[in-house]
Amino acid sequence: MGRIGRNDPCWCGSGKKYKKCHIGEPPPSSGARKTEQAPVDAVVKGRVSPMRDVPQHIVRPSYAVSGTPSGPRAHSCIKTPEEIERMRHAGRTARLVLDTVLAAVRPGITTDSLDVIAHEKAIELGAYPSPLNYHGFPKSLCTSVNEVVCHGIPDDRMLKTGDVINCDVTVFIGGMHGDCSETVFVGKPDPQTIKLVEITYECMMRGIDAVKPGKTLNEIGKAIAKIAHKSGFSIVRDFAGHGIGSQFHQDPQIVHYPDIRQRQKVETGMTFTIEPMINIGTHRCTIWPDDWTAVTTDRKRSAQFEHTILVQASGNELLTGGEGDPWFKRQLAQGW
Ligand code: EYF
Ligand code: CO
Repeated sequence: MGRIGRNDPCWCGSGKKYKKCHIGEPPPSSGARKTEQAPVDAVVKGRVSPMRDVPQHIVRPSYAVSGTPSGPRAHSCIKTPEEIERMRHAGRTARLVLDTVLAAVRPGITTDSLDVIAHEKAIELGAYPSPLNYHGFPKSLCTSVNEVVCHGIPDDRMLKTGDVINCDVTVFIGGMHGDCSETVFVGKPDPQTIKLVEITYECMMRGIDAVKPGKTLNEIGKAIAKIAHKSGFSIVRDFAGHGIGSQFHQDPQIVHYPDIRQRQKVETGMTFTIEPMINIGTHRCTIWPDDWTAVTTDRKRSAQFEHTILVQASGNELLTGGEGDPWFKRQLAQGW
């Protein structure tokens, strides 16, 4: 490693400049590492390319120009039959974009290239990539690598063998948003990472199974906690699922841990996301100086899966579901 400049990102992976972080302290490779410091291979922020354009014919959500969504968050997430059809279309479109992005994940690709793929696929399908300028977010996709919990900004960092990445796609089409994410391995994963990702997937699916008309939203967090805690993993509390429809985020908030305040009853016709973030170590998060990227405070790994669901009396519909169990099949196809 060459000498770190004062304005370079700190070697500890905090995302801060070296001069504002471990100035004067040598990187761990020189033998001075303290046990509480971040792992040597912590994710370091790369360069973020300029915001991409969206062609004029694509219908935009309210925040596309200003960055600020208009319309109430306290908006019912119960949909009419006509709205449900539009939600199905948005969910299917988000799934197609996510599948296209995940097929491109490999060692050596940058997260910025994954963003280009998400951006162009959404536009090809006639959709606006919802994260773009949402509250000012600079990209069309969230890419969260290793200890990044969520809202990672695609940049020029290349994926490495052994990394784990969550790609989170939301699209706006037909006046509705559809939101989904998956965590996948880059090359060969280590056993603890495999366990983390498998358990996180199970947390999402058991959380979805707990959604039943007449039951409270608290059943979701209770179901997720049973799976996560038996494996010794923790559940992120700082970020939640949410109602979704004509607004990217609307009520209710869906927390992924048990909380007796989650008394609202599930009703048919509701559409919301379930998106547990599960950590190997602490549940605590901190935000990088870019004001977006959430990372675990102990820099241990985190994983996430997300579906947009529709509550129906006959069972929940995964609006962003693929055929069968695409996550597991895709991982098997990659040969681990
Ligand atoms: C105001 C944002 C705002 N929020 C959620 C806004 O896909 C998502 N969830 O599943 C998702 C994606 C994005 C998002 C992209 C931008 N935002 C993020 C972080 C802080 C914040 O404060
Ligand atoms: Co999402």
